[in-house]
Amino acid sequence: MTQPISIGIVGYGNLGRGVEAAIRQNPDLRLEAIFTRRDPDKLEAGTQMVSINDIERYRGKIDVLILCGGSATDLPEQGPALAKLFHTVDSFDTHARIPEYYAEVDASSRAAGTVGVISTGWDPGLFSLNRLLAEAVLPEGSEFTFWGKGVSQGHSDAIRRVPGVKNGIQYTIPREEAVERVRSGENPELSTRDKHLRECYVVAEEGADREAIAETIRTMPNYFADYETVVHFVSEETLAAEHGAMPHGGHVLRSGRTGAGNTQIVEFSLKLDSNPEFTASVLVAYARAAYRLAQKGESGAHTVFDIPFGLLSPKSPEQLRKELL
Ligand code: API
Repeated sequence: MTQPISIGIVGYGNLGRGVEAAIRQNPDLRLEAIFTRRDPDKLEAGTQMVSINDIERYRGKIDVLILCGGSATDLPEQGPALAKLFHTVDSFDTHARIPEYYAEVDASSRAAGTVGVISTGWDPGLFSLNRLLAEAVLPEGSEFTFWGKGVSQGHSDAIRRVPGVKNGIQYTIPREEAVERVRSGENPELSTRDKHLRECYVVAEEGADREAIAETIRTMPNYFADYETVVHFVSEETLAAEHGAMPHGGHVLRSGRTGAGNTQIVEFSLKLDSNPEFTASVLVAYARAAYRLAQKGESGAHTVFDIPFGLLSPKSPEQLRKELL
């Protein structure tokens, strides 16, 4: 076998741990190092944990860096900076900001001759691919994305950054009657609020103004402002005991019409026990694709729309044609 593709992980939270586990399931990939902001003095020598301050030393040793930070503050800074040094893959998921994030990573990666795969995972990511596919095939119709019920990492990260919040998670809850209306071919007009409810479980710091926290969450642009959002305050113990799991999933539906008014419904669904582990598995497949794009001499920012499917698989094009076409 050829040399395995050498991977570095930046950030060791839920997503970083998921990437570490996913690499073990892919024999053509090898974990080189995990970069962390934790105090370098407290890192055990000889392990794969390395201070982020030493990352430049790994140029030439790492083929692709997988960025596992959050979209609120980590990635806007790390994405464009690290694309100057390495081929990167990330899961930047603030949909409204993707165009500006793309432009920044593109500028860095073009100048450096690297490949920067941005905004992959399942949404944005696999769901985006399915929205595109169904829309291209059924130009007359409507698209409906439903998430959940599950824990959104992006929204949970956003509430944990609100002043006075010690910890918290957010459940995205789809309105099942709306899902059924779409599946039945009705093609209803549905607003953002008609499709989902958002429920937050928040641990407040002692003495924090709970009403102010709840209001900041409910009015947060890009995350909560367009939804009906319910905020519950709970203790750290309750959060750990009752809200420790991280399931998620959902459906991308398109209800289209063709020819003589026939209804055609396309659906792609995910049912995930662990949102971060699944997202990590997608990131790892795209790391393989990023490496191959770089081998072909490509550079610049790429999204899932720009990457041929075959590059995600460890199999050769010949094998794919024979086994999966
Ligand atoms: C939601 C979705 C979740 C997308 C998945 C991923 C995440 O509202 O639940 O943050 O967990 N936007 N981007």
